[in-house]
Amino acid sequence: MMRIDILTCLPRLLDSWFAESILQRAQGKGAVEVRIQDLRDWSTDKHRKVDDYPFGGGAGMVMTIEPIQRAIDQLKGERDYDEVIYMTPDGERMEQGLVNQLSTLGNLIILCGHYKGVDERVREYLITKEISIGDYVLSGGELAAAVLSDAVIRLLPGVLGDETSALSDSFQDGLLAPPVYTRPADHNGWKVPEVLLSGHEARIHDWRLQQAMERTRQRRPDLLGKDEKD
Ligand code: 6GU
Repeated sequence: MMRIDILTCLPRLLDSWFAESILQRAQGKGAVEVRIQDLRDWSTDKHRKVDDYPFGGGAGMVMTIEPIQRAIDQLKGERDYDEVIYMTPDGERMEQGLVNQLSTLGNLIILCGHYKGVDERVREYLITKEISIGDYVLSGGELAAAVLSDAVIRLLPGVLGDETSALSDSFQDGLLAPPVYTRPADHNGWKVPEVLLSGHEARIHDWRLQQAMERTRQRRPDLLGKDEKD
C-alpha cells in the first residue's frame, strides 16, 4: 500500500480535503494511506513556531530547518521513503508522465512550503525532488500537494471503478480525450453523433481517435510537437 505523509503548518487546510471524495474511497479500499502531519508538532518553541526572519533582511518569513528535519527523521525511522518532495513554484513542472512515475512508488513525503518558502538547506540536504503544479504562484504549497496527491492516487490499482478508465484520460496517450455523450440521443434537435449509436465497436474506436486527434490539433498543437494552431 502506498503511504503519503504531507508535512504542513496548516493541516486543517488538507484534513477535510482528504476526508472526502475519491481520496476517502481510495483510503477505505486500502490503496493508500494519507497522513497529514502538523509541522508544529516537531517545533520545540513554546509558541510552536516553525518560521523565522530571513538572514540579510527583507520581507516575509522563512520556514526553519529544525522542525522539518525532526519530522522527516522521525518518519524515516518508521519506514523507508522513495522520495521527499518539496512543492514549490520553481520546481519541475508536474505533468502526467511524472504523475505516472510517482504512482509506481511506495512511500512519499510531501513538504508544503509557506511564507517565503523554506530555508535553502532543507532543499539542499533533505529534499529529493521539487515539483511545481504550473507557472503561477499560490500562497502556499498545500493546494499543490493536494493536486499532486489526487493525480497520483487515482492511478493506484483498485481506486477507479473501471480499471481501464485511467488509460483513456486526456494526456495518457499524448492526446486530449474525445467528446462523450449520454441520453437523450436527441435533445431539442441537438443530436448525438450517429456512429456512437451504431454499435460498431471498430468504427466507434476510429471515430474517438479521430476526434481526439482533431481536438488536440485545434486546442493543444504543442502536444503533437507543433507550436501553432491553424
Ligand atoms: Cl508547488 N507552490 C506554490 N506556492 N505555488 C505554486 C506551486 C507550488 N506550483 C505552482 N504554483
